[in-house]
Amino acid sequence: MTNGSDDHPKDDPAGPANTLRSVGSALGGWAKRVGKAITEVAGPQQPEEVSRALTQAHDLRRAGQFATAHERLQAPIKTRPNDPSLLLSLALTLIEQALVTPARIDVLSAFAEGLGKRGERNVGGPLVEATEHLLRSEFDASLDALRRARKLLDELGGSLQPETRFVFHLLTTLAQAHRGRHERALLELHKTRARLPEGTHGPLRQLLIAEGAQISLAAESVDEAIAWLSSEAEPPTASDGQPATPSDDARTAHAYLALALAAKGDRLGSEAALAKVDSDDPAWDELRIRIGLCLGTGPESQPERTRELALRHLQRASEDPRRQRLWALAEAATWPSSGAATPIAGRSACLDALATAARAAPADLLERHLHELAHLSLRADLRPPNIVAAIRKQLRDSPTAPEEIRLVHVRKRLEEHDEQVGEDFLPGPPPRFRAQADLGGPWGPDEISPIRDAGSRLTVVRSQRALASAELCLQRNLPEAAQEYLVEVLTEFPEHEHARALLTELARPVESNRLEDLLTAATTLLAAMPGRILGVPLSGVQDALSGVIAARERLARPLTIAIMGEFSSGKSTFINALLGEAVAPMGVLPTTSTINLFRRGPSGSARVHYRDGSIATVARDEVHTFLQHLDDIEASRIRHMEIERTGSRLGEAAVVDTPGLNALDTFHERVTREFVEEADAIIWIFSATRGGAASEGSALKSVSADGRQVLGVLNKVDTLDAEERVELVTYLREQFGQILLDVLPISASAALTLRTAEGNHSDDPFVAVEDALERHFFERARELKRSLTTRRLADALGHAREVVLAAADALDAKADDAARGDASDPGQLEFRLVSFADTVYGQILGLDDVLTRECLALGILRAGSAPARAFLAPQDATYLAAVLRDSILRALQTALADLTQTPGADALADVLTGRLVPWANGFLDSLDSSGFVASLVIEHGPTVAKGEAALRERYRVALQPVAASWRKFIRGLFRHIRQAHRQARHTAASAPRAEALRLRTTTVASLDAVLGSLERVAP
Ligand SMILES: Nc1nc2c(ncn2[C@@H]2O[C@H](COP(=O)(O)OP(=O)(O)O)[C@@H](O)[C@H]2O)c(=O)[nH]1
Ligand SMILES: [Mg+2]
Repeated sequence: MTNGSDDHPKDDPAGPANTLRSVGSALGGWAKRVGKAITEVAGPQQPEEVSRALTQAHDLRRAGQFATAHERLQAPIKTRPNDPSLLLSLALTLIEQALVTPARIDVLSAFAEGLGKRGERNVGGPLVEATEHLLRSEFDASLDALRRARKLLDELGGSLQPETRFVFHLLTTLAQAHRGRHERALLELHKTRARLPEGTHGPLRQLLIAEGAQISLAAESVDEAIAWLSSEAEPPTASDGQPATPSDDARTAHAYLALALAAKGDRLGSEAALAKVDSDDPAWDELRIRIGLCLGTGPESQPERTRELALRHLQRASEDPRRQRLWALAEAATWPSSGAATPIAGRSACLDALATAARAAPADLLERHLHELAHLSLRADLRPPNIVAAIRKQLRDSPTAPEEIRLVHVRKRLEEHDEQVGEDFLPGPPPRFRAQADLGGPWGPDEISPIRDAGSRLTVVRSQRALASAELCLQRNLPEAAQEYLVEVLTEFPEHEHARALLTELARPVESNRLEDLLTAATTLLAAMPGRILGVPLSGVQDALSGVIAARERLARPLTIAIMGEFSSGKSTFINALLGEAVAPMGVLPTTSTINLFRRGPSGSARVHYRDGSIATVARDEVHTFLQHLDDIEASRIRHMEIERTGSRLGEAAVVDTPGLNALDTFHERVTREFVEEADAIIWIFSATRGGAASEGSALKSVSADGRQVLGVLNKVDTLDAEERVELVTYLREQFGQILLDVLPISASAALTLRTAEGNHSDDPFVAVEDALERHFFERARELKRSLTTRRLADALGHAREVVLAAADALDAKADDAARGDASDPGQLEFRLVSFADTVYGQILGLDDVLTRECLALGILRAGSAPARAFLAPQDATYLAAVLRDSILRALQTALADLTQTPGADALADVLTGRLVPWANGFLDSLDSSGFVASLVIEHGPTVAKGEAALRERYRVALQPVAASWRKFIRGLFRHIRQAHRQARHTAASAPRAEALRLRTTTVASLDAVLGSLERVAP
């Protein structure tokens, strides 16, 4: 409230003010004359003529006819220019008129000047002065004048005293209110209301209603305002029994009642009250805007309409800081949950408007205005230098300034890369914004301030704390922690643009394209992923991680070659020839053969890996016998064998002997595929004795499908003649040229004989095989391994990506469910609360029993007779007080426990636990200190003579007020519960949404980044 002209709705230039102004100007000249006249001395008597004039002027003022009252006083003052009562009456007339028609301050000035010259100790003088200052927005000077008036007022008697007191309090109320002292103004308002002269109606009453309503609302006395305005709005019926016709006064009261109801969040009530105003007069625009702003956060509010109205209102007086603020708040109310989505120009115009309003605000309200400005600066995510400067100054002047003010400062510090910013954070790790334990008040300058909505204020504060923490983590290179904080932000504000952008940045591409680095990056990435987010499992991620870890291990392991081919094509014989030792059992039936992995090692022993996961060791000497004598049943129990080979041929490479993909056992076939999958290269053995090579085509294709290199060997060529040999080799080369590196004709059995025999074998037919292995596999081992690892890593990441996207979908679906479902109406909650309150009420009343029993047990009272003593021993009093306290708290806990088990009552239980329990303790403390129990026993104890039932009844009656106040307090918590419920619902929907977003942006983007780098991996 920056100047008087805005304080009631009748301020429109086109309104009735014009007429009043001309009256005022006519009065101006007159007042000058009066000023001169009052230098003469007044007589002590008050003749009939004077008192009649005073009464009539008074009545005229009550009717709001100030000009007429003025006229009525003219004649008597002419004859008695120094009569103090006449002068005071005139002063009151001028003051009241000036207050409702503030345009004519000069009338007052002239009058005050006249009085001042006279040196008259007339209370009218300082009152007029106070009014003058008030209308000039010189509130301190006005209060000074009022202090002077107060002294004279105490000496004042006579018929004018009550009205003078009323005017005095009214002026004090207005001066305090406009100065920003809401509490003081509210106190004064009570006095003013109590002294409002009977019969006052018209503009003065409307002024009181308008100002009073605004003061009460600014001071958060909403309920009181509603009660008062309701009585103003529905004045008692006229004496003739007819309902009073709706007057302008009632209309004003209805209008402000609508505002008060809106401030309480009662949309329907507010609309009903506003309907009674029934006027499209732009004079009511401000009020409509205020109502719209109060209802702004409600589900059925119309922020767009309020915004249009506010714009129209601003256009009529665009320099007015008060209108600027209304407009800015109405604009901000249309911002999406995070203001950042609105164009910067729009956002910064709002902040500028609020800064203007803050500058124009009285000193006492500056912090509240800056608090509001800080809140919107945070929501707008804009920190213009002038605003930051104002906010920093406030922070210096008032270190206990609200947290939003500090948040703006800290976010700016972060933006400036201020080294000292750490002092605003708890050291961590990770650092966390040093939050204020209690957000406390003051909450904004008045009822329209968005920070009055505790829920949305908390949302902004929480998200900004997390955002500041995230920004610091980013600066300190703590991306994981930053990510967690950003998810916190998005849980509060799912659309928060800045947080989304930072999340995306966090998923920046991996710098390296070294395979090892990418493996590390993938491992870290997958390992950091939780197995479950808000109940949605990401179980596949674990598999992907295992895949990456396995791929990493394999990269370090020696080359592994799997020997494949159909049954009895000579795979085992080939392996033995290759290794130069008969380690693999040959000529074994498919049903009794196992998958054998030959690894270089010192002992020559074997490990048997059973299907059930158990492992047995077979000593070197027994390996051969073990393998040769496996029966069907034993063989089927074995997953695979791991056999150490001691020979030095083939270096460190490992060889896998497989029964073939057409194994009879599906389990073994699966294990075979796993081994093939693990192998770095394949040797495929064709048998020259079998013509059906074509049937091997599909199996061959499948093993080479993921780029695995396959070398073909045509075995048993000893059974062919030279021509057939060439023919078959040519055929295979033609047939499988795409898949096979080469086809080498050999005789494994001949080679084995030769290589295991003593002596030098210069004509070793296996030289060609070894050459080929060297050329195709060993020389390229690194490359082979790396390309396979790259492919495996890509597979694992691709799989993880699918899992993550599916989880994100599931989280979104969960959010949708939460948003749609559980629209459990607050009515249901209210019902539960009321029944909870009733339960507690009943339980407290039920303590009559406990008290009676304890008193009897202690022997303080004896059944059927008068009490032993008329006083209670201190230890008994203490004990009884403790019993009562325990019993009440236990009753409360039982009731609470029931509630926590009620589905959907979480919000209810939380609020009750958070608010009721501390209150209950305080209440019980005060019961203790007031000696409640002792007085109860002493007062009602004697009733025991009339029997236990009578005593119990007495106790019950005595406990009744206690029970009632508990019930009342509990019922009064409904507002908090609705708030908590709304918050819980918001979080239920927005938390999964935020997590889904994180998965899509950061996680998937990080996976994509590694996948992208994999494509460019260095050989
Ligand atoms: N004629 C001939 N027979 C062979 C040759 N290599 C292996 N065999 C025989 O083919 C049968 C199956 O050999 P084996 O190595 O157990 O085949 P696998 O089932 O593929 O492991 C055995 O009887 C071997 O003696 C070869 O080069 N020439
Ligand atoms: Mg074999």
